[in-house]
Amino acid sequence: MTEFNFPKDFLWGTATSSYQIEGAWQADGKGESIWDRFSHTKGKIQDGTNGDNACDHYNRCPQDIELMQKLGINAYRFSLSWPRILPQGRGQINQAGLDFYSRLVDGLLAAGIKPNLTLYHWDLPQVLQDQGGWPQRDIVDAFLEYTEVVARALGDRVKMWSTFNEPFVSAFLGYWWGEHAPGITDRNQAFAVAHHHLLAHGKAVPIIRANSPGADVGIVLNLGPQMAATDSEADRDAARRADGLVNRWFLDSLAGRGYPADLVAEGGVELPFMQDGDMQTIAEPIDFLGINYYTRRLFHSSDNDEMAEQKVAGAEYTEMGWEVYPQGLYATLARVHFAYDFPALYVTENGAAFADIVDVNGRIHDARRAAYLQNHFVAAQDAINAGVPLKGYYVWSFMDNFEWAYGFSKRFGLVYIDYKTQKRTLKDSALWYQGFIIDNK
Ligand code: IFM
Repeated sequence: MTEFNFPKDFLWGTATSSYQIEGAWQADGKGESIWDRFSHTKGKIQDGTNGDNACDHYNRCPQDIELMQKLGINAYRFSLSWPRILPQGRGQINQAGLDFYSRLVDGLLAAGIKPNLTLYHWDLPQVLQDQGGWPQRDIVDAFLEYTEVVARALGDRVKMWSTFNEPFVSAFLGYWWGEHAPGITDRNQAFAVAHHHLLAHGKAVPIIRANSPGADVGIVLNLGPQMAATDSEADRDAARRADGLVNRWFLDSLAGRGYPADLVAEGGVELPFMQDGDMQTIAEPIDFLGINYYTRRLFHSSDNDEMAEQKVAGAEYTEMGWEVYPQGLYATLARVHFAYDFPALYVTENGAAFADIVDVNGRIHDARRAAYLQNHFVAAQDAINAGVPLKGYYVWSFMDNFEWAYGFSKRFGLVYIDYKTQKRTLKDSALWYQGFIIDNK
């Protein structure tokens, strides 16, 4: 039985992202993002909603910080809306947008909560998409301009920075499978996007360092075991390819090993966007790697779909259809550390969508979420015991929010949001996390 013994300086946090919580989509000079455009397009969001108001965090930020303080977290991971700061993507700065984030940072620091800022969690200014977007190499310069504006304004107070959140999801769901904004279905564009995300990351790191002395700078990847459903060669091959795409494409390149040779050789991946020196730029040393872990995936090959996913009889699944598999967190942390050796690791997202039970007194019962977290904390502790330099853990999510193509139908929050009234209520899992943090400080 694992006993909890997390380091005293461990960061216990929660995470959110701008488009998913802020609302205020046109307030105070904000420009349109690709998620505004996508969610306003009929048929793109399963429940027909959009993030126009979301959790109205833009207007309720002080109240939300008070709730975080009540929860007892000592770190908060959030992202910035690029078009709130640069409505045209480049050029004219919208001071009101920058001021909002400056107040957020000041409020967090006053509450004793360490700000952990992500520059890009998918809400690209629409105007940049109209000019070609991430498939075009010149967008990297626009991202660097945005980085410089933010780092200059907040670099004195924010000391933990991530460039990108989940480049895999942004590139492949947004530009290959078309399920996310901007809804493009073009494999070659998707690989160009992934490359330009990584290139922009590598070039942004020194800009952040120059403007934020002493800061820790990294990037956040969604990682997890991609496993074969059986021992057959075909299944193992399908799992290897999935692992190459989800995990190794990003880990290998960030670690200076280039893109996985097996995928490049056999997958027909065209790389016309690569230029001399790009891979060195992408491998710019980082201070930490953020890992978003939710589940594993199991593959069996079939004639119709060589990467078909398999469900496990008797296993627990979340509302997202994701298997609850805490061992996968241990396996991922151990693999990333022992095979890649980044200086520090954080779990930058982990959590679950479950259907909450609201009782007559307005209390929210979500025992499965608390159990999910507890079991994943055990996996994190096991990883630390095995020598993994894990420095913090951010629960996804601080509050229920707009779950992308699923709209508001999936609730990941520790805090329940009544979207009609915007009332916030700590769920049972939040109270459990509060107690856990007290016991493990
Ligand atoms: O809501 C998302 C988040 O934006 C990125 N990581 C996964 C979460 C749950 O799907």
